Amino acid sequence: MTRPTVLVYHGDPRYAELVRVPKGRAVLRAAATPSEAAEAVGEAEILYAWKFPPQLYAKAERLKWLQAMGAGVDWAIVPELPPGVILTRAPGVFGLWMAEYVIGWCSWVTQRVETYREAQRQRRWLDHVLPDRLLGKTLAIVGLGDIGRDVARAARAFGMRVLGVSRRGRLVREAERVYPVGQMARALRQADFVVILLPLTQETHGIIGADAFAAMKPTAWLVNIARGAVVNEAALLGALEQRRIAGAILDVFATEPLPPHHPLWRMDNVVITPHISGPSTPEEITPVFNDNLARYLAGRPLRHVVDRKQGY
Ligand code: OXD
Repeated sequence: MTRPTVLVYHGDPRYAELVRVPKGRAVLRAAATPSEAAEAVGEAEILYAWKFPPQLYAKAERLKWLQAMGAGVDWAIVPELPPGVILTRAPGVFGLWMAEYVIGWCSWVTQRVETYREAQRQRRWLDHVLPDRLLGKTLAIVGLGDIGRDVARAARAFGMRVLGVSRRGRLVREAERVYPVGQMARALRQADFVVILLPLTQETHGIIGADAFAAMKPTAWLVNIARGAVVNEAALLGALEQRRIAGAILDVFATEPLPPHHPLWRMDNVVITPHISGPSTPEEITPVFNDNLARYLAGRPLRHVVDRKQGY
């Protein structure tokens, strides 16, 4: 019986080093660049990759399974990926990172970090300004997958009231109320913080637009840790410029890296972080792959299979 080839595609060699191939059951290859991948992909039955170059799928005649590294799989759902290839994702890895990011930056707002740091620079004892608190604030999470629910749990631990928005509005135990996407404005109207966690699909492209910003309170903050293109950038810039909302914490952008001339850089009510809210680490993601690899080699069904039509 021929042994399947596993191709690991990533610039960090630790991804391949941590792959556990049951003895003699598969051949492991690693590629760090598109040209190395081009040489190896013809042999690969299994691909474990981040942002695999789509043009190389034309050579991937034996490919049966793609395990995506990273939180989002929009880069993997490309027309070039042959229809029969199973795509799996890595849930359970990013939620706690992103929950800390959300709580950290919401606290940055409520603890008035900038105000006290500025006072410190001026050697001023600003004891007439008090911090606000997360307790009792409403957090609306738009996109209630495994990451959204981790964020919800963390927010509730700080006494925040959590509302959700999801495709169908199915109630989950982590949220007080969940609205279907068509009723998103009802959640946004109540929120002090709106966290975007939707996958990028044809349906979600630009879904957070002028209507969403019109529904939000002028004191509310937007936190986007999903994909830049889920938010209509022109509408966001307008809402920020006109102080229609208090501000935005942005980790993702339609164009990354955010170009140096981009107007978001100079806005004082915007925080920009460079797509780091849910970092991928080989130590956390590779066990998900190893579990699925053992299943694959044993002929058992894979876990975390993506529905390519739905986009997640
Ligand atoms: C992502 C990631 O998918 O950084 O955005 O993992």
